[in-house]
Amino acid sequence: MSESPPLPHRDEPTPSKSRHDSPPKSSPLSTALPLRHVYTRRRGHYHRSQVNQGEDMGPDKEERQPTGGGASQAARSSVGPDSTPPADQPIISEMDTGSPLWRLSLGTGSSPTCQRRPASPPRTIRLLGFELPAMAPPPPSEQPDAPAAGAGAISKVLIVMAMETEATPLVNKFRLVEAPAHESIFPKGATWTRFYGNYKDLHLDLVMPGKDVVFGVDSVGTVSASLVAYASIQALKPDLIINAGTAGGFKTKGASVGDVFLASDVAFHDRRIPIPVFDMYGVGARKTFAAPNILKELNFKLGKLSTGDSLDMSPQDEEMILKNDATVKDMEGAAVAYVADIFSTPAIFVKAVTDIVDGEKPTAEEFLQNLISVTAALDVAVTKMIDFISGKRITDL
Ligand code: FMC
Repeated sequence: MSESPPLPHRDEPTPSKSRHDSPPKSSPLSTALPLRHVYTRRRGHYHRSQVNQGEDMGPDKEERQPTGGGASQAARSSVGPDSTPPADQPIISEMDTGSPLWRLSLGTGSSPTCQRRPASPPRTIRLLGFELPAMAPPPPSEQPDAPAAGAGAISKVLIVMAMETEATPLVNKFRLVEAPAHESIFPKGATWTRFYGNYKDLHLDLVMPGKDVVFGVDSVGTVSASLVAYASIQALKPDLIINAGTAGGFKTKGASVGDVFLASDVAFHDRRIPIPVFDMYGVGARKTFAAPNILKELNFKLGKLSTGDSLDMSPQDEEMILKNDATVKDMEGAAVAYVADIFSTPAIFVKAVTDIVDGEKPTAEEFLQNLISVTAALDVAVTKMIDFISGKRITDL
């Protein structure tokens, strides 16, 4: 992969002030009724709440975001395995749970992170002949509000990227500087890097996992992306996350090299766990935060994103990607969505197509050939997006 020009470094500390004293907790689990997250505006505030499917959401429901929304909202999604049985039918025939209450949420693509547990969960479950401990008790049931973005204009945006080549043009464009060591929010020894600065009325943080200590290449993939996203959201408490990067595209779904997509949904395609319900957990399908105005005003394409830890595509991956109905394929998106959901932080996924997965050319070759030019398209797209976000509230997106 090509060398990038050196990125600026700043010695002067500029503390980035946190808006929130404590991070929101992850959503409790549910096994009773499928729940979904709903974003509503009440008295100008942006609230995230859980609603039983089919339940009336109250008088302000007309103020809801058109497609729900959420960090990466795990509501009913069409991404995911299509083998989901009807919601009133138990599906775990092999699982002796010891509790009639232990009915699992069956909404296709519903995420375990947004469901509630029954009143008395079993201590153990029997699965395929093994006695396994049941899951830990749920956290206190309070459901955190979305980050304070609802109150006013968005002020802190966290951009999560994977490759230095992708990030360098944006670092330069926004005149971001590297956080000095004494201001690091990351553990000692981590290669993760953070650039920050103010642009218009926004405070921008751009983070990436940096170079692998052994091989010296960008630490692409889900593990590094999750870790750097987790540490960054925890410390910086952004109002909004943008996961920007390159991706493979499927021409049969209308993708071409250089296209820029917003992901409507994310899912994994290489987490195969052929055990009931674990299979859906593996796919981890969730809807992303809906940003209809960004989509309309900035002319992005809309498509589903499938994430896995390989640049190429095995036949099993291909099968899952098809089930995920994906138009674009990357190595980080669904992992960042998972972390953003833990913090209930809205996240947007912007992906520029470097290679056509169902085309003639070998993926690695096409990816390297187009990386620089497509990175320029990504740079333009993210800049337009940041300009659009400036001065807006989350609910305006
Ligand atoms: N498949 C998976 N990932 C990518 C891709 C493809 N066809 N093209 N570009 C990518 C992205 C991944 O998210 C990584 O960050 C990087 O580019 C490839 O190493």
